[in-house]
Amino acid sequence: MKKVAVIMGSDSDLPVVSKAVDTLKEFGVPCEVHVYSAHRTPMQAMEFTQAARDNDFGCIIAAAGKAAHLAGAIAAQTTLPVIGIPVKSSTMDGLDSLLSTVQMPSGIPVATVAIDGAKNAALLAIQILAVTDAELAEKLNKDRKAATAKVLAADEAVASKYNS
Ligand code: RP5
Repeated sequence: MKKVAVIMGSDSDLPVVSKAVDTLKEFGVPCEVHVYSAHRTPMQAMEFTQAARDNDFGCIIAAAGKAAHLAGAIAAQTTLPVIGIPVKSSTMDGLDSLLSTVQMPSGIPVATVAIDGAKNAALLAIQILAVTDAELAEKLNKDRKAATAKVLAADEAVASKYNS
């Protein structure tokens, strides 16, 4: 199976990013986690990204806050799919990170999830790998069925409390 790279701009992003790592682990998807900053360690970010396809990665998740150019800078160095997580790490409630990550000019796409949307970033990475992995696709189906069952149970509990 291809690996997923999980890159964050600062270790202060880890409380958010760890949810992506946890989800990848739940699905048995191998991942590598790094702190590479687009402005503090741009050379390391570039070297890792340029080698990522040869090093058996299938997808890259990049999380950053504030002027969050990390995902775009990484996407510029690879044709692997890049998923951006805008991290809420400033006084602007994450709107700065969201716009910095999502508003990529035409030509270099970044698939951006919600502010602090680390779990969805991991699920999207898994869905990308599952295009060519039927076993992984089946795990995704099971996970969705479990989520459906949970909501149906919640509906039953709420309905029986208020509708009788
Ligand atoms: C970004 O600036 C990081 O991704 C982080 O979200 C934010 C703050 O970084 P630190 O000052 O906490 O290292 O580059």
